[in-house]
Amino acid sequence: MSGDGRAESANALLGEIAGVGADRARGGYSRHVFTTAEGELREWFGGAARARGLEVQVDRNANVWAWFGRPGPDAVVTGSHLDSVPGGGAYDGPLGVVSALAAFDLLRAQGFTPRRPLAIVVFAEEEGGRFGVPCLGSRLLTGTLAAERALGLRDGNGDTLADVARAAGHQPAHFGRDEETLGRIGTFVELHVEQGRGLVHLDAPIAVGSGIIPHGRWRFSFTGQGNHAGTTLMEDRRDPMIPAAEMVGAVRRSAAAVPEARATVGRLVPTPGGTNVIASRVDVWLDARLPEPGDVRELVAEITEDARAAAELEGCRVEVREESYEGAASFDAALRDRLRALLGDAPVLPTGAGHDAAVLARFVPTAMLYVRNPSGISHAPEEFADPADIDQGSADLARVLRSLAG
Ligand code: HGY
Ligand code: MN
Ligand code: MN
Repeated sequence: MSGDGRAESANALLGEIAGVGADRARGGYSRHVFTTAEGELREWFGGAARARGLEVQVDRNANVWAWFGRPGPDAVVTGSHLDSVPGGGAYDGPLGVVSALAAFDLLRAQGFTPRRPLAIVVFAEEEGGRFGVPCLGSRLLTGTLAAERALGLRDGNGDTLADVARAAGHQPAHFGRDEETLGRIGTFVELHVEQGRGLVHLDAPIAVGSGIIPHGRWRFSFTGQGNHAGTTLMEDRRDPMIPAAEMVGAVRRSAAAVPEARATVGRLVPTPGGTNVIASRVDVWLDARLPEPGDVRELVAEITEDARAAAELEGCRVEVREESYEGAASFDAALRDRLRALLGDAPVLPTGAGHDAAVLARFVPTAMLYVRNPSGISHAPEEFADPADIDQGSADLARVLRSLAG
């Protein structure tokens, strides 16, 4: 493998981006697609890849690719995402990208010459932190999400993906299923920080993924009558904040009654949002997940019933919209077992966290590697991975890429 011989550890590479997109108000990082911070990360990744002699391309859906050898077909692809949730940790996404660069450095130092093209991919907007739909880049690439719907998605300022992507130099008219790029991928392997404490309990640094449980996002819009906080008697109110609050309680009650269910309200936005103003509208987003054979939509239907009853009681209306849904994803069993054997019988873990790998798994043989997270916490600044485990992850990823592309 060529390049200027640059060889850096994943830990050193993480250090290079440690200051990008730090969110002083929330703590952690806020790196959303097509913002300045994410643009800086795209620049950084392109520079790091070119310094390694990789050919950098941006596909029609604004995903970034760094190719070793001619692009595809039957390429071995690794990578992850660089965007974050609001106030997210340093590892969710970036760890998969820096580990891929470090693994390429290790392979080059070993004088490895791949017999299949190798690539690193950085998918756009995996968290859906700006436009609300997770895995936006990989869903557009695979046609899992229609370009027309994606381009009309609006961020918190009301700007559409189309306008924002155009302003960032992309061609919205080109967004959509990309047969050529998808056709190049032979195998996809994503390394990711573990979002939980499975590896802590197993006292192991690295695990192989088995699959991802079903999960979706629903938007509940409660509407009532905006009014003055000081002149409106309680019996005269139609305050959408009341059914919204009831819904939050219903989410906890309903999910607590279903084994293994996870349901969350992390985002609740009143309009207009004044201290002395009775809201006219309150939007509440529900994130619901449930391992099969449980049914996520059944859980959501129960919560919806409570929300509708609460709205009616307050003389309000509620509109419920499914914003995204991903069924259960199982990673390729042969690939999973091959990676287990390669990594000294590494443990196999399921996860409740969504990943681009779940989207790709419906189209190409896909696997995941997880790196131990001592805190088990993710989507928060306390997310962490030990430098030694990170180095182990890079070495294991290099071993996997060598086996798959050798
Ligand atoms: O929400 C998730 O599970 C992932 O981090 N996008
Ligand atoms: Mn995440
Ligand atoms: Mn992630």
